[in-house]
Amino acid sequence: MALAGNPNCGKTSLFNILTKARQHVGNWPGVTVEKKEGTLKYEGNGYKIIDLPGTYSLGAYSEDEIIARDFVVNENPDVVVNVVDATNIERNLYLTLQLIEMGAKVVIALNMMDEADNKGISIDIKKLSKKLGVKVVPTVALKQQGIEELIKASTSDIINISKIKIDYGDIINNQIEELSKSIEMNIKNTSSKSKWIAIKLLENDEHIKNEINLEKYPQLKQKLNTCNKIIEDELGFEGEMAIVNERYSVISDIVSDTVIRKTSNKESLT
Ligand code: GDP
Ligand code: K
Ligand code: MG
Repeated sequence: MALAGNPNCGKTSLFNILTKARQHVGNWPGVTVEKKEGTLKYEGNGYKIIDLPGTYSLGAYSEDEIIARDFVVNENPDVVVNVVDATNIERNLYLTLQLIEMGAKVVIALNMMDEADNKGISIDIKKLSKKLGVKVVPTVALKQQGIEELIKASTSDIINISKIKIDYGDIINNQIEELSKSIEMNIKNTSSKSKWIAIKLLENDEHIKNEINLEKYPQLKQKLNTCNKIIEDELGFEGEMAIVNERYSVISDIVSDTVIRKTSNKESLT
């Protein structure tokens, strides 16, 4: 089990509640980023929990992001508990979409529900869960609320991989498709990850280029250039920009369908 989320969403609070004192703090190999591991005991079973570094995204822009995504991609945890700050859902879902896109088994802990209430933010949990294709459990880590439900959802034998597809629009969708095929043809054992790798390549992600050894596959490299050129010619900007924009547009649709912000008396008086 891995805990993932933006900085300040309540990840460490939840980690402490779930693991009690059963924790070990070290470093991730090769870097000075703190690695926290612990054990959740539930109904006679022990579950190893890793507290991943808090990040807003899973790009290749910081050590934290690379650690978090490499862990999810390479270790393939039974479940990724994605802690989402309910008061800042729009920003937090950017990470959620990427976890889903990686094919991770995600359960969302929608934390800070007390703060959301105070701010007049009401969230249709069922609808949010349906739109994202994953379980959403409301929690208040500060008051230890929702913990039992979260543990039940996260230790369940059936945690579905979300089936939602992010629609990047025809032009980008086609290039993702083309590039995935080329990845599968060129690199062995990539069929389950080819789409994600394709998206990362179109995002111009240096880390994935090194990871897959792109320089060793001139055909694939050529294909990537062609795909990038088509996107730029058709859309007028680079793949990376187009992909980020589409993610935000999907999030904005989800939020407008599931979140209602009431203006409280307090706010309207100030
Ligand atoms: P992390 O950065 O994601 O590890 O977040 P922390 O667990 O360190 O929490 C950040 C701050 O939010 C701390 O001051 C926590 O006490 C507080 N916090 C965590 N969960 C909740 C919650 O559900 N409600 C409220 N009001 N505060 C919370
Ligand atoms: K805070
Ligand atoms: Mg923390």
